[in-house]
Amino acid sequence: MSDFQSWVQGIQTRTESTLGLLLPDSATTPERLHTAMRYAVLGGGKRVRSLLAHAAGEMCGSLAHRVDLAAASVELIHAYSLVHDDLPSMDDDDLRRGKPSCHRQFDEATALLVGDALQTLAFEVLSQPDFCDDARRQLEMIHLLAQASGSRGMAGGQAIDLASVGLNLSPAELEYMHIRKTGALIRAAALLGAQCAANLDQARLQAIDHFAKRIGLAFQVVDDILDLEANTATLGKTAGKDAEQNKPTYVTILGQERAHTLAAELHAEAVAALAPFGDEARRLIQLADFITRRDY
Ligand code: GRG
Repeated sequence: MSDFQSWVQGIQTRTESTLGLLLPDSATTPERLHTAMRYAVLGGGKRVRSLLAHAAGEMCGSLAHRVDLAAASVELIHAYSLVHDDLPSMDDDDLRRGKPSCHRQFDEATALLVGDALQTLAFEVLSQPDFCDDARRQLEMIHLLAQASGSRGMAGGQAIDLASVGLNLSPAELEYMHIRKTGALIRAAALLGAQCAANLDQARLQAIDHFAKRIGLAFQVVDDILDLEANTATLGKTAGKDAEQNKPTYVTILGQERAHTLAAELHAEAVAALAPFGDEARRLIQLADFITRRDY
């Protein structure tokens, strides 16, 4: 196993254990809701957002136990978005992370509540009074996550996505949507990891911001390619959904070959943003490689 692979496994394990501790026990009333929350969050997912938070945190000298909480808050928002995205009124998907989606395993009302409760739990975690000794910084972090998740971020991107079915978007319109739907939370993950540093260097923060914007978009381009090229078993979610639902994607708009080229260009731009930091940015650069070369 490479040094990077063992780093990834280590972060995935500590993310799982932090989330396991933060989520209410299944035996706590209301048991069905808590069981469903744990079902939706634990035991699956690549934890890309947590990995980004930790990699950015390492580059900025952040305190690891703070990054654990910041990363968990982003993973909770992400898990909520997947639960709601799978609902019949949205993407209507039966499979998520290789198992029945939350509303299929439980029921629609429970899945709605799971999303609601995961979202508020994320902010409960980030607003814990002992999370950070700099109250202003903590407020800025809460604000960042709220903006990234809301109608000018992820939820807004999802609204544009739902309204785009059957439309022939331009590449610029597609980018506008994905900067919000997928990119905003990925950017927030990296910035929150950096903001867990006691002494934050603004040059580093700006470079990470630039990196995260480019790699967030690359993540989506790769997602669109995988929807076409990968199979359901590898993805752990239904492949071919975009075409089935007549959704505009980077593949339908640019074609398969140009979508691959775009992913490579975005990757190169992301990596270039970190060049001044040399080996200190190595984990983020390894993650950029992982995000663009992944097959699930
Ligand atoms: C419902 C408000 C609301 C938002 C939903 C994230 C999202 C917005 C929808 C998911 C649909 C989708 C396939 C988006 C493309 C990129 C993406 C977020 C993929 C899933 O993220 P991964 O691959 O998932 O990081 P894992 O399971 O590994 O955590």
